[in-house]
Amino acid sequence: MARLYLITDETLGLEANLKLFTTEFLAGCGVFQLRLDNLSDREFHQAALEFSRRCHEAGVPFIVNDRVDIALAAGADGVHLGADDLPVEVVRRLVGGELLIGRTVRNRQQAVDAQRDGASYLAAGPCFGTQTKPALEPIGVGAVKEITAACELPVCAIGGITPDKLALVLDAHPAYTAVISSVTRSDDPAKAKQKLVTMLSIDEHNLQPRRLEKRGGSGES
Ligand code: TZP
Ligand code: MG
Repeated sequence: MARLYLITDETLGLEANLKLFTTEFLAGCGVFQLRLDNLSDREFHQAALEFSRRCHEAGVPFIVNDRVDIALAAGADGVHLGADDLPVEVVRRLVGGELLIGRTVRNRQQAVDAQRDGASYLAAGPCFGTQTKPALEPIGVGAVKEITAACELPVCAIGGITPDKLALVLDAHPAYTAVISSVTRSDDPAKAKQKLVTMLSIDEHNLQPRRLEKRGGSGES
């Protein structure tokens, strides 16, 4: 059974994301990530504090994209690093064992390297072409499968995932499935989110992949 990993939509701007991702909306999701460019550091910090509060109320791990300093300052559970962000081993050295570190990977080798360097989970993608990251060539579900097979870390499939593609994605046995636009740009985001949560919960494989956990911690999230 995979879980839903929700991410803010930077095309909507801060206010619309604050309006959409309420505590109630977040409840039942597996992870939430704050990912917004074009904010001042002060605004990003304020937004992180607010989403951190909501996630903790909802019992959902809270991840900040790119910014280790803001993740720490806002009491987030983790930070997510893309290919152009700081190296995983540098961030792991800075934050010690407490903070979760996510790393975006495109292939098996990057996944193995990130695991060795101290990542807590891997985001594998884009699985499919996506308007959210139009410049990126999709890696395909086959590559996600190779990554889940090669690594012990929880893997989150990401990129162009919609309900009609979910069965294909679940075939790669990810622990999490991340979406932005299929929820945020739906006419009814709450309904779209609920549909994904329900579909994930009745995943026929019904596997229980490893979940995110703090280093040295125990138990499922
Ligand atoms: N990283 C790889 S694909 C992607 C990110 C942040 C965007 C996913 O957005 P969508 O709208 O679910 O395709
Ligand atoms: Mg980044």
